Amino acid sequence: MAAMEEWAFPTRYDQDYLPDPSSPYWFPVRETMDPAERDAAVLVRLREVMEYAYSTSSFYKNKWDAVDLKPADITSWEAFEQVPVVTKAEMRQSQADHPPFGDYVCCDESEIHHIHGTSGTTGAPTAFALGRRDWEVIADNQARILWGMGVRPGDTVFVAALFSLYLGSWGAMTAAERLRCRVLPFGAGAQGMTARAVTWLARVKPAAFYATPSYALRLAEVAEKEKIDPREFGLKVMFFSGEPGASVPSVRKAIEDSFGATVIDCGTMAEMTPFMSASATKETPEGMLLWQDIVWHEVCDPETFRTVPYGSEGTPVYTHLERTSQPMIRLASNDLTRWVMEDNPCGRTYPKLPNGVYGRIDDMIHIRGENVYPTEVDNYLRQVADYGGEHQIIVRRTGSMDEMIVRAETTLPDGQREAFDRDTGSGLQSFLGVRVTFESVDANTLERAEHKSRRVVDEREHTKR
Ligand code: 8LQ
Repeated sequence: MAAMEEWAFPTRYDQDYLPDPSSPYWFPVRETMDPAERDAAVLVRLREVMEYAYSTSSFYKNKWDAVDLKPADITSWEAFEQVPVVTKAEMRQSQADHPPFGDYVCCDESEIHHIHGTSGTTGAPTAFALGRRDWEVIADNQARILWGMGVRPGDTVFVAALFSLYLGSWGAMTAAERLRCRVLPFGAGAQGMTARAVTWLARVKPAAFYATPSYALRLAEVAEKEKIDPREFGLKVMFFSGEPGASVPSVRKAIEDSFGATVIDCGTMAEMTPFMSASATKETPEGMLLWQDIVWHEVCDPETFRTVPYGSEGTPVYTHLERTSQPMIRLASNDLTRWVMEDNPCGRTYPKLPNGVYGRIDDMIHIRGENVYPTEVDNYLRQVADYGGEHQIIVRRTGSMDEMIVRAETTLPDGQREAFDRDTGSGLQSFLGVRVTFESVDANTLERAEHKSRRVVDEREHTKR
């Protein structure tokens, strides 16, 4: 076996390296090697990362001592799957007890180079501390993934996401810089900014674009209002993270049709930055590949946190292989996905999430014994003629019955909606397999997301969090 390129911990990548321009791979060996050999190398690395975390953080030491686990015990996958998962609640507690970063910072605090945080507006924020060296390694990893998407040195990359606490935009920017691209850190979220984005895109004609999927759809609507066809932007690749969408078939198609670009889904969690470690590639554009030599991805039973077999559904659990600042070791995501192992057209030998990450366990709507993913409603509505582009899902208890109301925009004028209401309501009902009360509202009346969309309003007491 040829040696895995720059495979060492702590990791330090050659900052001047660029692949041969004709190569589809950044690291041909690591990306196309026999997965069993890669997994064997990863298992050794996991032990090293755990030794490091155990000796540098009281968080991991206490957590593992409590179950009598030593990093040296991790000599098999069975042993690794018994490592207790880290939850977001534990991290919040750790940061409350040891402000501001918690006792899972493993590097010297003088190493900290960037501070980011959860972008939620409610609840206690979580701070992310990213080391200087980690930032370089993150840039390298994500440049490698951008290369796999078909982005090349000299391409202009337009970053249309919030430049604030959110790591998505910064991660895309630093990756593009490392790849020797031209970055346009446009941002998002300020008054009138979407219309200005249209002007800039039309003028600069970037090769690549990064945002959340809902924001791309919003941008297409605004362009239309300005009488500009988004295809004129000439985008080659659009990559998305932050929420489901790029792997939801009708959402993906709407973006592809509007912009005429390849749509790429990527993204795990901000804590897991390099968050692009789950990402599609140019030649394997659907779903997401799990770049197992960057972050170790498991899909697990949500109760036992043992991995489920390929072909099955479960919740992603993530482990850093290269971070030294706040390494996450078996971070529970609470998301839902399905994984498979098959031959990928791009030749990479990674497992794949063929439908992306399609929901969060706590966002799944449990109604009268059925489970409904909000993304299914999106997927259905997006292919309905005269749909106005936005919707809301309201779940409420009327008497002893749960009721699901879907309120969707239509471009049809009031008075001509009878058939639309009837057909969309019954279509949605048979698609979801649950009773739905359907209501149409005027186009452009529901709020558009500048960041991640929030479409579910659950008014039931027992599900309030
Ligand atoms: N989430 C993130 N990416 C997703 C995707 N591609 N498909 C489905 N759900 C996705 C900085 C990156 O954008 C990652 C990110 O958004 O981190 P956050 O803000 O910590 O949010 C993480 C959550 O966003 C995940 O747990 C998924 O539910 C969703």
